[in-house]
Amino acid sequence: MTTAPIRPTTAQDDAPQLSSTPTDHRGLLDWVRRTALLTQPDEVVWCDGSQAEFDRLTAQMVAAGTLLPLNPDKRPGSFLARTDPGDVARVESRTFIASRRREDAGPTNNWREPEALREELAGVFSGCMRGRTMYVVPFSMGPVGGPISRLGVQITDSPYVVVGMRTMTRMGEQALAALAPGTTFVPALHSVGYPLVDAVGRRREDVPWPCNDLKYVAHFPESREIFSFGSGYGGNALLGKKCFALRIASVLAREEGWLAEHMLVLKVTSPEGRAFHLAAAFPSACGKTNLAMLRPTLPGWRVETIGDDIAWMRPGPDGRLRAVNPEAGFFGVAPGTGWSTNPTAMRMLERDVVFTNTALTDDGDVWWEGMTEQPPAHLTDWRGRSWTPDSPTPAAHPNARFTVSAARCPSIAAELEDPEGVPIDAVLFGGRRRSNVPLVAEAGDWSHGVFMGASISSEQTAAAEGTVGRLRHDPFAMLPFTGYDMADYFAHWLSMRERVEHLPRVYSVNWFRRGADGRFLWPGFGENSRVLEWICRRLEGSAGARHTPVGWVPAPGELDVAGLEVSPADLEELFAVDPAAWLAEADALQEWFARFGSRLPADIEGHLELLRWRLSPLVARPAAPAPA
Ligand code: OXD
Ligand code: MN
Repeated sequence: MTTAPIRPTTAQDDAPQLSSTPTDHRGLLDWVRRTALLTQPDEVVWCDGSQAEFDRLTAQMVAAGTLLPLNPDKRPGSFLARTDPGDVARVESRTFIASRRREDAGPTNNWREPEALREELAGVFSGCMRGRTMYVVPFSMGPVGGPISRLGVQITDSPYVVVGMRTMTRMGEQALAALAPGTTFVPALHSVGYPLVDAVGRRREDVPWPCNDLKYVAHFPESREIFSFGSGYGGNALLGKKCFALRIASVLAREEGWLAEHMLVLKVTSPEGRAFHLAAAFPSACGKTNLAMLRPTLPGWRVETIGDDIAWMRPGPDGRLRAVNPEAGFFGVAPGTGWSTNPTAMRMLERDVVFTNTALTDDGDVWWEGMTEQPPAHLTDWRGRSWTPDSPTPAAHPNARFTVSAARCPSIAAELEDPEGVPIDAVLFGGRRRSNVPLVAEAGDWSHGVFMGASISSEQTAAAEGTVGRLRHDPFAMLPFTGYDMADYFAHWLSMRERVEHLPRVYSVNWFRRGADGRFLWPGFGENSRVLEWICRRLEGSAGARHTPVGWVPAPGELDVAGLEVSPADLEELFAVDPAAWLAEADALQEWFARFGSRLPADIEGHLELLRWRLSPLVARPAAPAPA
């Protein structure tokens, strides 16, 4: 492999594959040309996002064994992909932020020196597309041309990624047309890292899921560039999502005074017809899709979905924070999605879906843990092996996914297409916590809300590599997604006080609290509408709250639990604040925050102190020794 750095080439280097190009954008043409020269594909294809293109690529992937068409009577227009068993989740350990200065990446990111990383990437990308097609994929995050929207172009050698980008972004002709000469865009270069021809021209057979053990998901925040190598899956490869819409966009947002967040967005309408818009941050695989598509059990309430993963929020001319979902589809976690937990998603998944790493039924449909109470008697598991309910491993990979257009979602809100975004009334922060964190608590003010966001910890899920179940601090659910120093990110959130006249209220929520016997104390799913109702009633000023050291929780009788089988003791435990356990949590937080040194905003430290001060008098003290 050569180690030539990625640099502009001269006009004589013209790559023959580029004779016909559908754009006059010189910067784009130059980048495509340089990339083709470096990666050496057999041909270059400019993607238009059409149905014909989708049909051509899926047919090609079926022939290659990458996609398996599902039974058209059961799941029309749908496919199953099985990845390489080593390419099943985001690779946080190989995700890099190459800012010029190490301290700008901060202590929670893997920093790499940009020039050295560029050299290294040039080495791995050199010749990496030999024998393959290089696809040029123009896309818009957010409605094309909208004031909050941004353009990107992904180059990839994976047809699976092209198809995924078509579902997840506004991809193709319209986005390319918006790229008028001189328009800025985020260049995102991706390769599965499995060339079919080596440097001396020897060809090898392709495999159904090409990838490479060596992986890079690299970001250059100052030049807004993304490079991803070695993985074909999810957030590693669909570069509009985590790489652009979160890591690069968080840097843009800080510079320009807005927020790029790992948040779902939903619209709640009360029985009286008043609409509220909520944004909610939860770490990966903590039920964001379920909440975004919640079907309220409370009569008269309605929830509509605007997004399930990412929100871009900007101060609007009306003095409110206005949010768009920059994506156009859902890349959701399949296990745990079922008719009893998320009937809306189940209807959304009835057709035109690409499933990845789910199990296959004997009649050509998909199945995953949690879809039905009883598993089928026989399945083919995500690795293609025969499976029965007695098998020792799950049938679907715990991070198995569906990729589906937002248009297929029965609860999708028309506002998804509103380029101006929706005004956010409340921001929710949540995690998967078996103890401590109450079902819902309202922050006293904005800075307390920012402290709540900064304090999120959650039990780790299968969405990224790591030990499932271990508690990890995940501030704002952005730990793996902030493209700069996390303490500066807290300060940026605090600075919204000066930028937004009518700030949203902030809440912490926890659907996952368990009793001493390990049982979930709260039924969750559709019943979470009761929590949303309390929040909306607080917003309109009609619900009561009582103060606790960790925020304002519903006053007795204010959370509507009519008809719910939650005992009074469980209800009390859902809101119990154990001072000793919370003081231990405060210690753990302090230790975690210590890594930021003097960059940690004083407001965050102040709230930690305030928390301790509120808790201390509540801790039972050993009885004073009897007077002599
Ligand atoms: C996701 C994630 O895929 O957060 O949304 O991992
Ligand atoms: Mn996510």
